[in-house]
Amino acid sequence: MTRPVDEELLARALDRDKVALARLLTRAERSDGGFGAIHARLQERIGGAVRVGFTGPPGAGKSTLVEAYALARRAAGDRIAVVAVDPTSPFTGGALLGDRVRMNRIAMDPDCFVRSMASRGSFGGLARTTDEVADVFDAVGFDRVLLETVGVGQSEVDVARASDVTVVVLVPGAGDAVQAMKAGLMEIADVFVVNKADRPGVDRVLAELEEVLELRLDTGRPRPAIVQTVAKDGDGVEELDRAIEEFLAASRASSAFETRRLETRVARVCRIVEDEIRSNVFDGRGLAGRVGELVDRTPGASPYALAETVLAEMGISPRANPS
Ligand SMILES: Nc1nc2c(ncn2[C@@H]2O[C@H](COP(=O)(O)OP(=O)(O)OP(=O)(O)O)[C@@H](O)[C@H]2O)c(=O)[nH]1
Ligand SMILES: [Mg+2]
Repeated sequence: MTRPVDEELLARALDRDKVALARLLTRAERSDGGFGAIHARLQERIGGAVRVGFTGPPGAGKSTLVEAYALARRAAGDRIAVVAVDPTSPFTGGALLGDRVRMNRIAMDPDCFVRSMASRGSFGGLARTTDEVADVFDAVGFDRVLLETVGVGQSEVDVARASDVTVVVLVPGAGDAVQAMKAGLMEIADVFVVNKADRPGVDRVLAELEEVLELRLDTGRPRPAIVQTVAKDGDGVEELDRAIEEFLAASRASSAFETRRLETRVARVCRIVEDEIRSNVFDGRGLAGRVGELVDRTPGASPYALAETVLAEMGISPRANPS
């Protein structure tokens, strides 16, 4: 199933050719059988880039903030890659919000690369695809990979979590902190940003955040810094940069950094195995068709009994019922 590695494409991408890099990224996004071999070639170069996840509600200003942060890191000499996952509406196939920011200020910089990905229709699942895209950026020498996802939906949250430091972006009003807690964002935040601090209600969201953080004390992780920003004007971005650097320094000093990367790797291998099982067993063996037949033929049967039949046909004995 693997295709030969396109050595020339690889060499050009490593040589910072943006066109070759874009093509390599497309191969990664498709994960269509050729990428396992490419990944094996890249493996020894992966690990140097620091991954920074940004997540939060739709329209919170994540892209604006990511761009402003990218500019700050550029000033520090870093080469910056951005992976922006676009939430696409199932109805229009387009953007969720009309006024979405496109990061034009960094798009032309030869030491920046912005890749937008649709969250729907990725071949191997969103988390797997973003891992691969981030790996390509890492391997070709970007210093930071910034991952932007909307903090709704498990797979989006997983993407932000699979980073070395996770920034959760909230805005004043609309009970954002409470919503974020429900979406599971409170547990994954290493740094909180209250963006759109030019708007009324900042004190209220800060108070909400403090309250919610009280509930998080038992996670054993350091209390996240809270930074206020006006991303569209660049205000507070220096403080955000500092908070991220402080988190990373502490994380490296305590070996939490390596532990987190190990955990991420475990989750990732599991995900690849799961994906392969799903595509081989479900799609490859026409499982849905077989189940359809069974359901048709035995209308009164319990779903568990039918599942057991199907599993038995595959030579898998179901787990014993817990007593
Ligand atoms: N008032 C104000 N508006 C801002 C600020 N930051 C961003 N915006 C505006 O908020 C809107 C949405 O910004 P984006 O950066 O696209 O937000 P996003 O979170 O990336 O949006 P999605 O990716 O669609 O979820 C744009 O019109 C921005 O100009 C800010 O600090 N204050
Ligand atoms: Mg955005």
